[in-house]
Amino acid sequence: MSSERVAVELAKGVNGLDKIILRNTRGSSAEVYLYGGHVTSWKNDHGEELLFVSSKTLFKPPKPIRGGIPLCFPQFSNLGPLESHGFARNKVWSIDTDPPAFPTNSSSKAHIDLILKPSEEDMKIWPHSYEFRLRVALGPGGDLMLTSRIRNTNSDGKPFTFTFAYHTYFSVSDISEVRVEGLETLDYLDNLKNRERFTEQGDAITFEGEVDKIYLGTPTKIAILDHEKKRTFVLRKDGLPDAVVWNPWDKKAKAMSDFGDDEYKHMLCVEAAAIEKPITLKPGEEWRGRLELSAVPSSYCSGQLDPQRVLQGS
Ligand code: TA6
Repeated sequence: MSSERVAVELAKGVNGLDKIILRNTRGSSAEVYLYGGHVTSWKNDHGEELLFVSSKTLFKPPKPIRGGIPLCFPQFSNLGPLESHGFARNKVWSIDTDPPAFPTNSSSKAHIDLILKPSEEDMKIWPHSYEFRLRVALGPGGDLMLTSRIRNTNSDGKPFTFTFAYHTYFSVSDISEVRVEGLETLDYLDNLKNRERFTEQGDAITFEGEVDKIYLGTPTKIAILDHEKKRTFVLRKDGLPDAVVWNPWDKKAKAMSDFGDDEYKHMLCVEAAAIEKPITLKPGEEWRGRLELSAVPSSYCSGQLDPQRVLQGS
């Protein structure tokens, strides 16, 4: 890799916030801000951006970044006493210079390890000691992998319980042309109906209005088909049984100050999550949650990539 295209580069981002740029030999790249341990960019080897970040987002702590892959920890949404989606996404993380051994995909030089530990101040909000390690890796084929390892380091013998999500904002051409495959016939909690439980219809999910659903016990693979862009995102997840699907549509979009009125047309959140069954860790125990994203240049109608084959395939 030529000198100016190093695999891992520490750089200054918006408002001088520290970020890490990952690059692979084929021209794919990803960017992670230390603020929030937040992935804000993932580009394919044509330099096309695959994640959505709002043009209205502030990149100003303590406001979370609107877009990319916010980390929801230790609380998803308002499922608890903490602020919405917890505090991990508005903390400044550190680079983990000595991470414990990691079953890495050795060929991926383009990876970074980050770590978040609570300060005394933080312990007043959530009285637990933990180590949250995040590895962000860009595969040789351009896949993006995020692996979270959360360890309970309480010295008072106390367990702690949390919910979690990778709140991924995918960039799509036109939301009304997008289909999600892999969640058919599953039960879900509808956030627009007091989290009442329903069962999804048998067909792929399409979008014609606001959606905010928590799908329970999903397959480990979900496909997001963007016909116009002839692109399919394949989301693989491990240790994360649930999946949230969210699009604010027009009214909610207008109500969000850090989101453009029409931006709902070009984004879709599909979030690998652990919500229905919160995770409890005793001191010394560690949880691992892994997300792998790939973008396959194809089109459903061309038959090149039948999502059922993707979902059933390797
Ligand atoms: O993941 C879906 C959701 O919980 C929605 O209910 C909506 O609130 C969205 O997250 C964004 O939440 P935020 O706190 O980032 O504004």
